[in-house]
Amino acid sequence: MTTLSPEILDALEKQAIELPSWAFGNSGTRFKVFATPGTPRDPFEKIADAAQVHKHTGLAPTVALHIPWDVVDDYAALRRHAEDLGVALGTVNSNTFQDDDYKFGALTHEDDRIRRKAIDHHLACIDIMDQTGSRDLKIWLAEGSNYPGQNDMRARQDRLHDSLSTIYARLGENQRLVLEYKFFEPSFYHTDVPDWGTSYVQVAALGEKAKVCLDTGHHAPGTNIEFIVMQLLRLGKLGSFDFNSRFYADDDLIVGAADPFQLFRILVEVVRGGGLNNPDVAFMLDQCHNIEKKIPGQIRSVLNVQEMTARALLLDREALAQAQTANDVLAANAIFMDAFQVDVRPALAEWRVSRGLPADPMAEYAASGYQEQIEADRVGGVQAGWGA
Ligand code: PSV
Ligand code: MN
Ligand code: MN
Repeated sequence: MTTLSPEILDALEKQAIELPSWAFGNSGTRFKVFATPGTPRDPFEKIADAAQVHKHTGLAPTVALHIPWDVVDDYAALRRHAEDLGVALGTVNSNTFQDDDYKFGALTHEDDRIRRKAIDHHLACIDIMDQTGSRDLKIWLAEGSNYPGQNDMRARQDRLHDSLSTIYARLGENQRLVLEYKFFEPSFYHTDVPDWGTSYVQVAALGEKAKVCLDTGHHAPGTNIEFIVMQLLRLGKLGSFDFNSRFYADDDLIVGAADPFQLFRILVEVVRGGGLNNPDVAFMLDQCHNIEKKIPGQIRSVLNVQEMTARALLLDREALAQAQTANDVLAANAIFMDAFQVDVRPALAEWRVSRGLPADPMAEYAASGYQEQIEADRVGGVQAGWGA
């Protein structure tokens, strides 16, 4: 069995992955949303389910909120509820993609009234962050156009800068703004923040408290995502990850499911660039469990990130550096692949037990009775979902 050094175990001990509240609600495709028994009916129940993931893995101490999906009357109560269950509230995500007013844009809109409404939504999100104790405001914009000539793309960039500046000015001393990019969808011709370069340009113009969010599902097929990770870390502008995996587009599947090797390559660059356990770089998941059970789906996800982090930490960097310096192509590649091929699961199971955690969190959750309990308790009532 592979053994993990005290340094590696120490790094793993510090690893923290933030869960998305919406992973616990129902979601689906534009064809069908399948209702799942036991789905939370409100944000309090979503937090309770997220706490189960942390309880069984020790890996997920915070939960991200999405506003208005997670609007509650009393955020102090939601915060206390989370803390009572051993977790904390994390990133607040804004949402300007489900309101008729935003059909032709929000922060980029030509109409000052609509642009002001979108800015005010973000200021309201920061008010919530003050109450939840959240550090990060995450902005993803569903803005763009469908046809060449439809819009003045340049003017939209200028308005975006203007809107983001107003939002940035409202951030507290210890708060940050992270701007997420995505190359297409829902717009199909141009998107206002399509790539890391545009996100970088926009946040660099704001200041130190603005960073880029990299969602692993938001690139054209074949993109070398680890190169982007390297570059953003090098520039000190990688603020957060939204981890998920994809076969075709923005599939939001379990991280590490579609392409485990890509996840490994990304984590190798994270470690190389000092991004692991670095408070400046938030590790978040952005996934939707359309057909599988949601809590075990999230448990599997955080375990996949942990396993791949352990493998990235096992990379013999000294030997790799020597092979690279000698331009020994095959040796360098072999050293890289050796780390990827290691099965760290038995060592991680043993280590988990030494920390009072279950050897097999998936099995332990299945045996805990929690799933049966929520399926019985939450019958009736309106289930929360992606967009509700
Ligand atoms: C957009 O595709 C996105 O990745 C953003 O992070 C949204 O907030 C999230 O998905 C909603 O599921
Ligand atoms: Mn995302
Ligand atoms: Mn997405």
